Amino acid sequence: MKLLKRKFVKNSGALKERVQALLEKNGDKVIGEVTIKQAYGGMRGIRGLVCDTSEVPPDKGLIVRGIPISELTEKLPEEVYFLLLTGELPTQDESREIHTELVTRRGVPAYVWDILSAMPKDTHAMTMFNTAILAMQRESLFSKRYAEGMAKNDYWQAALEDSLNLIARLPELGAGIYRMKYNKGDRIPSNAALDWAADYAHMLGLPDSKGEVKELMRLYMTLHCDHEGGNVSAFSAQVVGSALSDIYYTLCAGLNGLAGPLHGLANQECLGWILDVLKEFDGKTLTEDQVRDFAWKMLRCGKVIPGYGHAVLRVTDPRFEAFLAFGNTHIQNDPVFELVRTIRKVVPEILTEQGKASNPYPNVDAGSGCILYHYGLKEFDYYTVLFSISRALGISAQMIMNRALHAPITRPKSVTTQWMEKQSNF
Ligand code: CMX
Repeated sequence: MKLLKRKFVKNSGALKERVQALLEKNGDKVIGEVTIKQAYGGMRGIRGLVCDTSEVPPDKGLIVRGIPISELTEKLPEEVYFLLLTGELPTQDESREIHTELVTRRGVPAYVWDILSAMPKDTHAMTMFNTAILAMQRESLFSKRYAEGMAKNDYWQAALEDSLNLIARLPELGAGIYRMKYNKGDRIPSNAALDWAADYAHMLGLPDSKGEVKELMRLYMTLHCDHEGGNVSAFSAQVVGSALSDIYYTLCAGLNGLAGPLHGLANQECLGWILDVLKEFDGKTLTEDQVRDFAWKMLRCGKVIPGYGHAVLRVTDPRFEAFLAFGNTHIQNDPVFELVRTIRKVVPEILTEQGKASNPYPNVDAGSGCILYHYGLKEFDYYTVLFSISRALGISAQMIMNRALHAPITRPKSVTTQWMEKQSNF
């Protein structure tokens, strides 16, 4: 914690000075304009937010603190969290220190399991996950200290303390929900010798004689950690966090957005679609023409092809490429993975021909599910929980940065359709 605090102070202090200088010298400079189409169109492309943890150039994909995600795939997610927070990758010693920090904070309280076991059996795994996070809000140090009159300059420290406590518990929480919801038997105790993601894999309890599930979880947690500030989960969390709601409320708000089918739930929908295709063809290997026909049928019914398209990206998502590389190394002959590769060849052409989607290429969700499925994680309505555990890293880092920068409450202006009509002399 001392290490993280020291590095964070150095980085955020310098950033704060740069922001102050910018505001003083150029605060009134115009950086864009807003069209009526954008106001009705989900604010797509409007520059009105700042996020320093990561950026997503449309032609490159995710860059975390200046480092492309393709260069971070060998890093542990807790090392990436350090990077998100401080702008630096930790040394080996520093990495061990973060590991110890998280290990000492593990332990989901018993009342959380009581709440979860009282929920109806058909409750979605994401609802269970978010309910558990919200239930733990009573433990927020930020909220307690705020009520006691904490100084503004200390906000970020309380937010960091809360975040570390919560992040340390998420693997156990996620794995416990998995075992409870899908009748996998008793919860498996955490192993302090394992890193954060490997411990999660261990507690899920999937067969892992070669350690590939652990490797996959490290990759999964690193790839999904953050995706700049304007996506549904980050933006929802940013708005809620700006009201000085603590990380429990804030993360939950973001993850409720992640639970939507156009955002994080797409990974569950994507595998569902792939399995439907296989089922229709009795599990046989499909030709490109057969996939083409199936995809067109979907589009004609007005459905979207899950795992394709993106609100910002205009190239193949590098996170998809990273999953593909993992699959090519470890599960090359798996029929579901083979189909993912065929779909990848065919769907971009089809979406381009249809001419609607701004980006016809695969996003992160197009390949992750089939790899999880291969390793026995077949309950695909659970997949968004994996995404959530990872995305908690980015959401919390963004929130702590905002606390350090004393970011004000978010409050854009809305207008009526009548106002819009007047503007354009309609
Ligand atoms: N299949 C079919 N149609 C698609 C499509 C796809 N994969 N992607 C976009 N389109 C359609 C849109 O539905 C929209 O149609 P309408 O004009 O009829 O509404 C049109 O193309 C234009 O959309 P867009 O500007 O390209 O995309 P948006 O920014 O509006 O939406 C996204 C982006 C991701 C919601 C959309 O591409 C989609 O629904 N994809 C499938 C779901 C998915 O994979 N989501 C995961 C995203 C990853 C993430 O959350 O990080």
